[in-house]
Amino acid sequence: MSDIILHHYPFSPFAEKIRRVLAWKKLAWNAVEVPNMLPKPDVMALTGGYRRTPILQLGADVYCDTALICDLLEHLQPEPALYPAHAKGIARVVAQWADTTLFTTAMAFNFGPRGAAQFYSRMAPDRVGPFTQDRSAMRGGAPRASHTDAAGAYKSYLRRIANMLETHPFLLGPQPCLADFSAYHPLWFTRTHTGDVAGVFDATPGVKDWLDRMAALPATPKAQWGAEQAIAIAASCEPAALPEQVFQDEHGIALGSRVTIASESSGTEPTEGVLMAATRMHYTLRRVDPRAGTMHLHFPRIGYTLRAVAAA
Ligand SMILES: N[C@@H](CCC(=O)N[C@@H](CS)C(=O)NCC(=O)O)C(=O)O
Repeated sequence: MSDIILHHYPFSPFAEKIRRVLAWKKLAWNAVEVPNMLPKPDVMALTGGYRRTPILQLGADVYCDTALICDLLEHLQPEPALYPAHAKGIARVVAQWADTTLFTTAMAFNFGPRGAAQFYSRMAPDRVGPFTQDRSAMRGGAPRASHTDAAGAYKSYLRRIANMLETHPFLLGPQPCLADFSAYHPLWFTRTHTGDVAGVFDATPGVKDWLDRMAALPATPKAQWGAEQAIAIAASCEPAALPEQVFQDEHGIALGSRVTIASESSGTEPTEGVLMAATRMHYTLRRVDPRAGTMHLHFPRIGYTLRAVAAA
């Protein structure tokens, strides 16, 4: 198997989700630090458009979105399980809620006046304006939800998480599963990057103890790589052979067609390529990049749009 290369940056909550999963599964990995806002020319060489963080690279295969990255890591290293037999469906359902509703609520709360002041005080002053514009553009210009509305919702969600922890040390049982990693990362951001507002956890001590248990999993990358090295590896490899797979055609788009795939919401820059696979759970595109060579890009179905490209 090619080495795992995680393209991330330190304060990315979704990257933290994957860093924790890699630690829990004791998988060695290499880190490439990517810019935390556009432009990202080296990321684009690998993805052809997708701009969100993190992405995971194995040779000339790039996996986009942490939901799909978790499926891949479960495949590479089945134990300990992210989807334990007793909680397969519910783990995914709680994770989807956490990666969307809980995440956006937590971030609206974190970026209230106190949290934002603390976060931006650590950023180079000339980066703050471009960063806030980048995130606003990612939301399609929509303002963040009001932090006061978010505060009430966040506190309710923290009580729900505390309720789940009343009978076992992790959300759905004795060991962490996908639900824990997804619920962890937005709260980790509150604690680590906007600690001035982390008093929000005081009403739910069970949540604090669980955060400590999650944080105790070590998360050190094997090596820090430069983007050039990762692109050179992609260029030197062929994409992995695609296994015999079910083709589930929901769109009337045949394999071999030129298509675009884009996130449904936030960071909707499309990736264009040739549709190579459309299984029950994910899509694969082939694209050729002048720097990275022939790549396979993998996206989950849920949360992404597939469109045929009209012939010129
Ligand atoms: N559903 C996506 C969400 C990823 C996401 O929103 N990541 C944030 C960082 S935590 C992002 O891409 N921010 C903009 C950027 O890094 O350019 C996933 O699970 O990977």
